[in-house]
Amino acid sequence: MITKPSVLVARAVFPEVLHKLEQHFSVESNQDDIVFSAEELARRLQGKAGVFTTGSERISAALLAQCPDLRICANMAVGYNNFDVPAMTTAGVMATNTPDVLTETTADFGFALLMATARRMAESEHFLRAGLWTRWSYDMFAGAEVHGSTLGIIGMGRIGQGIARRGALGFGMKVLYCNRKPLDAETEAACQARHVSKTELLQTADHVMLVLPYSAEAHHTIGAAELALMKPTATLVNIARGGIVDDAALAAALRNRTIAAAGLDVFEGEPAVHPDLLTVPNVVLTPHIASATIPTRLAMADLAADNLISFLVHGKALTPLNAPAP
Ligand code: 8YV
Repeated sequence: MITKPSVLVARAVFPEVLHKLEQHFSVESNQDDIVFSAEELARRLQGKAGVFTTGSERISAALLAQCPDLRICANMAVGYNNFDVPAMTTAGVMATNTPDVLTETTADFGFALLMATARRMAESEHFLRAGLWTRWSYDMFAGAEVHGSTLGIIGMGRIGQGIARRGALGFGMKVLYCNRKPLDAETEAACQARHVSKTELLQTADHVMLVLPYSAEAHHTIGAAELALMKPTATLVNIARGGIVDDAALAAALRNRTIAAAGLDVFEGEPAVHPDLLTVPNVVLTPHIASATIPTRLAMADLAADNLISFLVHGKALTPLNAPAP
């Protein structure tokens, strides 16, 4: 009898995705959705050839050293800063993520957060719910213009390009971007975007959107010095990763009105949120939900599962991040 390889699904997932995995593997699931400590994760990975992870599971060199049977980690996320990819390559472990399937949904959310931030939707809703709305006034919750304004995008990958298209084609915005590498002329034309320096972008944009992947070099891409370069009327939106923004510096800049407002879907040390951000009114806060629609989350989970199946059953990952020696 051929025994099926064993895999761990580290967090709760759609039952149909578990069912699909069960056709190929002996599956240990976690439908109670407990977030495992590093020790618990290592313990549960004993004898497992694959693991289905989310952003909450850290795959480090120390963990890999304890899991000699592990051959693939399939992340249900496009971002993979929870993976030590070089250590995985050295340990002969395949790493995969879920690109493309969440691009448009995440770009939609980035735009929604920009609109909510610029037009002060959360602040005004709290005011209304608190029973403070007694009369109309000419400047009540007057926000920043979105259409026709200048949008600055830091990080111009797939999601950044989706946001640029929405801004340029849907809202007539002038789009500036900065990226390690400028886009090719054709992609730039499709996004109607112009490559500028980070300083020019910060000084010129009415709305700054962060969509770059997290890395050590990207840590605190926006701190006190960068916030000081921005217009006092500007908004900042972070749908990238916690740690790209210095949250303490941002809270101070919002309180001092160095910038007008911010919209944040990701936080340093999330799910904890810097306490100062909870006390400033001019910030819209959401709990890391930019990709959260059922069709998109299902597509992400499916792709992570398909990576496990494709690699462990057929020997080839669908969306590899590395090329470990077989
Ligand atoms: C996920 C994300 O919801 O894909 C990413 O990089 O940040 C989100 O879409 C989250 O990371 C859960 O894995």
